[in-house]
Amino acid sequence: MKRLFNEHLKRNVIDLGGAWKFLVDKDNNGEENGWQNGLPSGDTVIVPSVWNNELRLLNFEGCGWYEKKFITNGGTLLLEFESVMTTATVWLDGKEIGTHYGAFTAFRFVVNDISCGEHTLVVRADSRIDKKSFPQRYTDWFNYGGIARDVSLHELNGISIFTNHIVYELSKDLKNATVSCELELYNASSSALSSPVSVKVGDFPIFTDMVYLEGYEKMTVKSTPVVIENVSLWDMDTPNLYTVTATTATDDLIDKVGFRYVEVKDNNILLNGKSIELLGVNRHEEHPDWGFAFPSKLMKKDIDLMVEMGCNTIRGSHYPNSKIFLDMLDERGILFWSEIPMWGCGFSEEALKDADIVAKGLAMHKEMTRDYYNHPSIIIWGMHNEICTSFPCTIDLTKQYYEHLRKNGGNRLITHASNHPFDDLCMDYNDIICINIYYGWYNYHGWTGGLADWDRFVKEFGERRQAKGWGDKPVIMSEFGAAALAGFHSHFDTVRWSEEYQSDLLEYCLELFHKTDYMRGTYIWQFANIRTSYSMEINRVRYFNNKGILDEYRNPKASFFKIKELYEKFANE
Ligand code: ADA
Repeated sequence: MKRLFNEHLKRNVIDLGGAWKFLVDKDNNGEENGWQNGLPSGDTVIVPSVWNNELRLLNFEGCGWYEKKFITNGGTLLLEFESVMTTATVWLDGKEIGTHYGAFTAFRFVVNDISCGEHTLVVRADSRIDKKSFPQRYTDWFNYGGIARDVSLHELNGISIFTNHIVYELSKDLKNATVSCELELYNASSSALSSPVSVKVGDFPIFTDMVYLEGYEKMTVKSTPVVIENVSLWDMDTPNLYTVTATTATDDLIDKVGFRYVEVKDNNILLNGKSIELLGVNRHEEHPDWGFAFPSKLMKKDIDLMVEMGCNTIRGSHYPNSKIFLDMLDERGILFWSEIPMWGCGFSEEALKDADIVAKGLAMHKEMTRDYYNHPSIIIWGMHNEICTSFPCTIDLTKQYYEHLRKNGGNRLITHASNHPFDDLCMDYNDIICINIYYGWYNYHGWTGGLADWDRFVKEFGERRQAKGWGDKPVIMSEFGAAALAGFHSHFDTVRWSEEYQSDLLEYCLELFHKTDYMRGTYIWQFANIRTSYSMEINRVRYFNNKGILDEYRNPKASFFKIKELYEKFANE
């Protein structure tokens, strides 16, 4: 994985980024024509990238084939893909080694008995959307295709470490941590092996043992909890991180962890026992020049801008973000909401009842918790966004996701973003209630569409919350906003699409939500404009969702300065 630090000292990891051969498969018959053995021709592309931006294939939705030749010492190899959009099929020397569905989570394939020398890796990325896609056809972001995040080759040797989750509980006074680890080990050799295994958190050893694995066996090891006294907590002002080192005789895995406790108490969100107000924005990891192949230097720039605006939290709408971005948030003490791309009303009632779709979502949650478990910055898991939570069938799905996240997701608050605040049937599975709504922008049935609708909403939802017995659950406004065309101004505060209208609406909302006693945070929709679908499934001016506080090139609109003023004021109260 591309991280801010080295994950391995003992393991040989080869970055497979850079020049690949690329060929579009317009008739989808590449496999029939034997492309898995090597592409007959092709352009040179730089991976990671999406084909839409860089090859003038803006609207192409289909299969793109990639080929890379690499040299290895051989043996057992692990091929790691951080993001392929959206169905990936991978061949090594003409032999299929696996497939994966899902654009925003990493996957890995292990292959044994590989000879020393040159090999050919071929990947087919299929960006087509069908009835079982995540998201569905109707969605508010652009459907890019390609190998959008890094690819790497790991030469495994002996007993190797796949994952290492640091599981901990803090004492009531938050001074001591009871810590254990859960390791996923694999014997990369064909013969049985034993090896010492040890795990340290900082300088503190939390596990040492001998393990024995048969050839090519996989094993999960859970250690006995030990107490680390006087831990330095991870907090927003003091983001203390500990380096976690797991080693075997022949392999290692290095990660970072931070100790912190998030909880909900008496209608408050507490981080390390202190009440916090979430001052945030929604952000897509997208840029018109790079699509979802978002460069890490722009991640840093986005974070700088969000911090300048006074944000202490970011919602990664609407999918798991790059690991390196999470590393940056861990280091800077910024809180993060991570979710899967189960987006919106595109999911029909039939789809929400479909066992394959429900299972696909669960698989994405499993991949998210597997790879993101140790990040202290993640304080919220989002189960889904704006699906129809007033269908009874959605309760079953939500319950499954909730149970997975509660059991395997560490210390985080679980929620979903609801646009059904008055008839949502799933809020019992929420630690915090999160509402997306756009009064003053969209017209809702029976509401006038003016700013005063917000006051009515705050009052009526407050009553519903009490009536349903959710009085101790804080409410977060997880989306609200208005579009503004950068550079379009008006003296009249009712002129939509102007920078002034957007700024006024956000000011009205932020002041109101901040003084509403049951609300504890805001995620404005959205940080920067994003490209949306060209297929006109969603009608968007310029084919962009223009609700950004900054335009798509990160130039501030008027609301940027208003939000900075308000978020700084709230933080200082
Ligand atoms: C929804 C959705 C966002 C975006 C927004 C909008 O709330 O979750 O992804 O589409 O609406 O701009 O309408």
